[in-house]
Amino acid sequence: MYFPEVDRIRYEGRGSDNPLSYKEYNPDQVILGKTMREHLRFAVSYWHTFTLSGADPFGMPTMIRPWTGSDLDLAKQRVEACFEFLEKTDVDYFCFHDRDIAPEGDTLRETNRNLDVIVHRIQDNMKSSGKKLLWNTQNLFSHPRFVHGAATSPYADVFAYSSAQVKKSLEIGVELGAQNYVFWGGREGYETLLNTDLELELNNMARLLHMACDYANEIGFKAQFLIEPKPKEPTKHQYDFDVASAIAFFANHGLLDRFKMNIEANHAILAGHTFEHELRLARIHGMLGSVDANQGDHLLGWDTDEFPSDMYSTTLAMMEILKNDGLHTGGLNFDAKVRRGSMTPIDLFYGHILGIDSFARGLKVAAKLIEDKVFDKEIEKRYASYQAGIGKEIVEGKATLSSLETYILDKPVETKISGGQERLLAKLNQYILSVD
Ligand code: XUL
Ligand code: CO
Repeated sequence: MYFPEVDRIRYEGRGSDNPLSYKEYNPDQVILGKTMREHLRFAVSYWHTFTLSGADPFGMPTMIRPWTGSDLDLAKQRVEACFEFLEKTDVDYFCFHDRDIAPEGDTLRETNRNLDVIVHRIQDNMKSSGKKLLWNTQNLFSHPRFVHGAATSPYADVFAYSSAQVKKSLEIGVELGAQNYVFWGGREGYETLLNTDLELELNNMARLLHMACDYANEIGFKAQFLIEPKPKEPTKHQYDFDVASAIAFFANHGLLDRFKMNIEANHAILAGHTFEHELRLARIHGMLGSVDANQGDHLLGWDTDEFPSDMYSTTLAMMEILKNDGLHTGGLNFDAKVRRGSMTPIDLFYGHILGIDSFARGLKVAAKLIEDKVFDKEIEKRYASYQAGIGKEIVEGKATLSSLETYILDKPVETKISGGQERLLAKLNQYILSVD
């Protein structure tokens, strides 16, 4: 046992004093026709919870666990710790990069052999526990070979290595029944245009994604492919900057059909957007696939990957997710880490409880806001002029510049219609404070 001091975390409700209990997340409670468990589909991220050690650019590791380290035996222990953690938190899913679960060998062949050992162990644990793989992905950014990028490296051998790594990872996805498969750009971006062939790099990035689609078809891997936009870090300019630029890239390269978005809250704010903006944009394009549930720090310009605690943000996020009719095969993956100073194993539980309850609360409030049509009614009223008359002609494509000129030439335009923002924020507050 790796967490002997923790029993299974259960729902105890708001009155409970027990920090190792859920106050909001009651997995079996039905909301809008589905249980909270079905709505939220939480996942634990292997890297933050079982692989990272608390090291930062200024300091050494603070979180040396019994399973910390890079040999195969420790990797096996990591698997056991992960499944004990999933059981005790009652979280159904997990996510990993290939390099989180098994150490690299001297050659790719050796690395793949290490992976096989661990994948079998994961498979056994999945069978006995019923836990599922929300998604897996490949780490094409940590090793020095990726210093100038992976698919967008100037060096063809790195492209080849990256492709082979993706191939193996797709095979692992099949073996473990991954429901989704993620591509995060890693070091796909650039530092300076002075040494960069932007056009070739973008085309190569698309080439690797096309090869991945082809190979997935070949091996019968049906998982939903997801791209995870991020504007910067580690490179100064990441190619998948945000949802809008990722959609444009997919449209240009004939990839729209196979992909959806994995949207991360912290990446959204780094791009100068809100989390809900990115979710909304993906949703209206039919591309909202999954979520990396974390939060950033508005005072810091990097990816702090904190556990979500901001209930305004989780409420607005859950509104988008409910409007999307859920995340389908996707889920809420805690791409989040405890702070370097929260180094005891029990802090891992507190972090997840915080995130889970924040989203559970967001779900309840969002469901009520939708049920009561609070903002829907506002929006409907605000855009009512497009339901009839000239507005209807515009949206039906019947208007022309000339017809619109004729219509408006002598007509006064109303300028004193309030957007009501403060009134709406007060309404949102009222729901956040009062929904049961
Ligand atoms: C990096 C990040 C990744 C992806 C998976 O910022 O979010 O961990 O989620 O590669
Ligand atoms: Co992420």
